[in-house]
Amino acid sequence: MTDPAATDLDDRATDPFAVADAAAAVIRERTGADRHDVALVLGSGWRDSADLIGETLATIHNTDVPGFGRAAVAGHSGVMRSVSIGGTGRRALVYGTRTHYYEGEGVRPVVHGIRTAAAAGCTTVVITNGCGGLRPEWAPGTPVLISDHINLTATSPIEGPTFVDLTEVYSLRLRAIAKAIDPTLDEGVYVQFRGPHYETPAEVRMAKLIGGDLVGMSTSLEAIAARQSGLEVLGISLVTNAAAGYSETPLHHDEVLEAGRAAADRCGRLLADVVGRI
Ligand code: 8IG
Repeated sequence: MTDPAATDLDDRATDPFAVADAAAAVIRERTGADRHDVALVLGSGWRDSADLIGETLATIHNTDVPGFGRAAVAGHSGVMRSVSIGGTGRRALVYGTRTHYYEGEGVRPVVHGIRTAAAAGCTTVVITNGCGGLRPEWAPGTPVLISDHINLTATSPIEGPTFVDLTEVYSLRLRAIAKAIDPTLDEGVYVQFRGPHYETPAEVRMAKLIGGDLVGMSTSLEAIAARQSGLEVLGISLVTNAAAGYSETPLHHDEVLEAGRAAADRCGRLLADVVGRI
């Protein structure tokens, strides 16, 4: 017999916010922290960056928390960490991995970490990713602030008639803090494709034509869910490769991981400084 009270994400009747509440309760219990303040989602190339934020006080396997699956992509670690933010008494909830829409499980698992962060008390989320760049001056390893997005997934994390304003998804206040820390930071519009294939050169030209500067497979659905939950959002992309058609050579996941390792130091310091000042 199965437990009728068991959480079942496949059940369309399960309220995703109730699952997020259950996840937040487990996080509270396992970390001993009543609340977390800032959540970070570490994308491709950002995994080594978190260590500079502060001391890791607890590490939890995603599979121990309701609604979280296992890491599907090589180089993505399936744990979340509770990190003290350098002497401030505040706590960061750091996700070492994310669920992508291309995994085919629908949108709910993609935004579950965001809703869990809100349920755990977070008021801010820093969403990072690795992506392709559409500006030749952004060499692989360049971090870029996300100023806005274009969601080409043809879906939304919001179910039902909740009309969320997206005028300022990526907080001007938080972008100003990041630029005060590193005045050389550029901004760009992030275009989310479904993936998991990379774009064709024609699709990259289209992304440029409609106003994009960065192409990737994440972030915008998470940012929409974050705004629905009232979180302030900072988005930072790490350009790990020139988008298809801008480079002579085909794209490889290894290249992505290598660019991340090479940029880890700069990105880590940026994240730590930003989180310390939020
Ligand atoms: I890392 O060039 C990374 N992720 N769509 N295109 C898309 N996603 C990416 C890319 C890229 N690089």
